[in-house]
Amino acid sequence: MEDIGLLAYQWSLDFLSQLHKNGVTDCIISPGSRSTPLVLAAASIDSLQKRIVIDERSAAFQALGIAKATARPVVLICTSGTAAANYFPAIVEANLSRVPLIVITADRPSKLRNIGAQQTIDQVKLYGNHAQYVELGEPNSDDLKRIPKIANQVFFESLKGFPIHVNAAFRKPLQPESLPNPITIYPDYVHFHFPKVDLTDLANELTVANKPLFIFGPSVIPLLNFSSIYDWAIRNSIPCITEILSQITANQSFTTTFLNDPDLKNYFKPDLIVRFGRQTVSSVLDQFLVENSEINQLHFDYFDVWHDATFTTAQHFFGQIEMDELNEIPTFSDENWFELWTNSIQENRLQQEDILNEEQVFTDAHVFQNLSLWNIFDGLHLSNSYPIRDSETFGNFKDKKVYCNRGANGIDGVISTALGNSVTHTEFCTIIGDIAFLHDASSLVNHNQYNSNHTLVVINNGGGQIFGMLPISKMSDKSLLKTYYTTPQSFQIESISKAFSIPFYRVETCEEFNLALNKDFSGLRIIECVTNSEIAHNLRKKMAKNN
Ligand SMILES: Cc1ncc(C[n+]2csc(CCOP(=O)(O)OP(=O)(O)O)c2C)c(N)n1
Repeated sequence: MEDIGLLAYQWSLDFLSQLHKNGVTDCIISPGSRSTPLVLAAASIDSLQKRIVIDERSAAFQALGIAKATARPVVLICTSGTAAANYFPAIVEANLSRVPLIVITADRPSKLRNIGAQQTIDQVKLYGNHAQYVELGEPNSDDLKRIPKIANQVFFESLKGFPIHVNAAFRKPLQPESLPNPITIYPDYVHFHFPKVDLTDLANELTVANKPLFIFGPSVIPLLNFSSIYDWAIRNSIPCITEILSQITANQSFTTTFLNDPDLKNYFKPDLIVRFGRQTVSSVLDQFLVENSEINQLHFDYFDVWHDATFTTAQHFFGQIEMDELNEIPTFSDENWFELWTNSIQENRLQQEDILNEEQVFTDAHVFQNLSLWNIFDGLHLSNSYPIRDSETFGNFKDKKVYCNRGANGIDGVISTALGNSVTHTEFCTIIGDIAFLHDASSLVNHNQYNSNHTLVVINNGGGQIFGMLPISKMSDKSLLKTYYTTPQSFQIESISKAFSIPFYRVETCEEFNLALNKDFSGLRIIECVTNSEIAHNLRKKMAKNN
């Protein structure tokens, strides 16, 4: 009689080893019984990096973070039932951000559905339109030869920037009577490949433009040559707005708040706007795009994402921009036009520094200012809510790879994603609000599985302060804002740090913050910055108005 457990193991091994051969290096496994054939197979591939994460929600965000940092698909393996459902939020984020994930959910045989069998749910197309669905079927010796082919399809499809859900049903017994020897694989490392973009339209537009403006929005997986395009533009006197997530390391890191100035706005009238990458993060910039919607606007991205939330883009172009071709394009940008922008940007930065230096009280703004000066890390994760916005307004982060989950803008899974991001960095920093920290605090249990020196800065400003920007904050009954939106918490970040044996510092002034930053450390540490949220709000307003 056939060894069913051995067949399931071989089936899983052929699938995983083919993914690994193509270049998957990382796999995150969550414990469970039904996934046994997959787990044994993964365990037997010595060269595959495995992390074991008990919480599937966190596991999926960690995988997302690793995939963003390495620009390679990451494999997730879990058991059947709600385990698989816990992957959902990270899959939504991966799909919107176009990050490759290969999500393998073990399943019971289909005949066990809807009859009360243990831990059995309908896993078919569980993630709806948020992931492509592949049914691996039950192991069958006649079909073994098709498994590497499916693995190839899954791998290459994921490289188009998609989460792929592979549902794999196994019947008992789930393990062979004895295990073959471990194997080592030497991966080929296949990379993303994008077709090149036709630059004829861009060339035509640039030939007649005297006041072109380039805007670089987020670049999720930094494969495109945004930096080279930026350098080319600057050499040709084309002003550039580079958002913090654009991955342009020469980023002048300025804020777009100067675009609020009504007088300056009359001067800032481009005759061509060219956008690169995803939808811009800055709401001031979005407003600028809307106000200049009559100006011809071209958009370039590597994946086919029609990012145009301002409804101002005339044409989208998808693929890789060849620098040889770009170099051939003649440009006619006015020198004065270029100087107007570069000077305004620099003046704005100086004014901002003055405003911050005048303020003695420790605020969220000072966290960003001090971290910009400390500057020993090369990778930075910014939580959603104020951190991503404040980083543009108050920070000056040069030469860093900057990450943020801007697909769905969730405040969930932030610590997990940051842990994942840290894999390609020796010195890493994360900036997170107190609510987002609490949301994902349990993921700190995984910190020992990551090697980088990682400073996790928690801005404890008394809850979700971003809601102070909502119209609801103007209502006379202030308790509504506090009870239903800001939701300040009374938890002790110190106790949480202790529970996970993580070094902890609590600081209330710039001096204390700098002292803590400069302490020797290795691995993960947490610095809680207790900040004054009211003065931080005033500073944000002042920045916007001052220009
Ligand atoms: C998963 C998820 N739930 C809820 C929200 C709505 N939300 C946006 S910001 C925010 C509060 C965040 O607070 P905190 O992390 O302390 O940052 P701060 O606002 O103080 O910068 C919430 C709940 C969201 N974006 N994502």
